Order: sequence, then C-alpha cells, then structure tokens
Amino acid sequence: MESQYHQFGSSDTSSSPGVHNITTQPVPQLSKEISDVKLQLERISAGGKPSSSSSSAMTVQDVYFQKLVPVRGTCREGWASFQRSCYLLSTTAVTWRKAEEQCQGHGGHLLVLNTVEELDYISKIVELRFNYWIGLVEREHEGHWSWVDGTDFNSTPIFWDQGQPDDWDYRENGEDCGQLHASQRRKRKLWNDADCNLQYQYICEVKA
Ligand SMILES: [Ca+2]
Ligand SMILES: [Ca+2]
Ligand SMILES: [Ca+2]
Repeated sequence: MESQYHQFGSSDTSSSPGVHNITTQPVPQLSKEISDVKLQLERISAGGKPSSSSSSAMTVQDVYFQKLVPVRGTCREGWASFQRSCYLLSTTAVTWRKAEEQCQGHGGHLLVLNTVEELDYISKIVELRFNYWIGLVEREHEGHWSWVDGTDFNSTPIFWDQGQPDDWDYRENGEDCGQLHASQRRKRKLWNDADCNLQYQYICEVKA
C-alpha cells in the first residue's frame, strides 16, 4: 500500500480506494511537498512574466549569466575593459593586504563595486571556482564596512551572500575582509567576509 501514496494527485488512481484518504499521508511530508511545489510555481511565474522585470529585484539573484569573454579595449594587455575602468583578475592567491598592495602597484585598488551593472559585468568574466578579494574592508570596528578607495559604503548597493557577513571566528582572526563568493553556477556574484590573512585570488580596478 505504501507505494500507492506516491501517486496522490494523479488522475488514474481511482481503482485504489485507499489512495484518496488524505489522512493516511504523513502530514509533514505532504506539507513539505506542497511548499516545494508552491516555491517552484513562484519561481516559474516570476521568471515567465516579462512585465515583472522592472519590479522584482528579489528574483534577480536567480538569473543565470553566460560567460563573457572580456574585451581589452584601451586597457593594458591582460586587463578587461568595462565603462570607465580596467580590471585585472589575478591568477595567484595572496592575503587581502598583499592583494591591495599589488593593485596599488598597478595604479589602482582592489575592486570597488559602485553599481549593480559593474557587479554583473564582473560576475560574467570571473572563474566560478575562485573566491576573489575585493576592496571591502572592516577597519574601525565590527560592522563598519568601507571601500578601500574611500568610496562611501552607504552610497553603493549591498550584495552579501545568504548568512554573510558572519565574522566566522574559527581561525581566531575573525573575518574583516570582503570577497566575491565562489559559486556553482554563473549568476550574480555575492559577497562573503573572510579572514584577511587567508590567500585568495583578487580583482584589481584601475580607472581607464
Ligand atoms: Ca568600480
Ligand atoms: Ca568582522
Ligand atoms: Ca564569512
């Protein structure tokens, strides 16, 4: 009898009288399935309506991007051009401080995300498997984030990943430096706070 319960909801179960007795279905399981279906329906309807694009900022996190081959433009060889900046994706992994030093050596800073368009551009050219240091740092006290080039943090959009910043304290240093989180699929990159002394790839930005 157990296996018949899985057919609940299909149209050809009338030959099995017990199946229609909903109370025999384990209730937590059933309600979980219902909420899963509801979630899927919400996603489908959010993604399916062109008219919703202007008002539904919360669904943007689920939009997937194509990888973009960066264009050099007027930037140095190996750099990517977007709007008024040039970007360098490092191939080596260093501490946050070392990364910022490298970027200053190129005449710029670690990446400062001024707009969502800039974040989406970067999201299309990065390697998905890497975390990248960006120019986000918590300097004075816990919860006081700032951009490394002096841009007012309150003037830029915020894109922390779910549950971040968490100042995860496992390594006793806390987490006071910002990075773009690695991801399984190509979509808008979200932020994580990490231990500044760990070594990650990084992204430099120089004004074009
Ligand atoms: Ca920027
Ligand atoms: Ca912190
Ligand atoms: Ca974190």
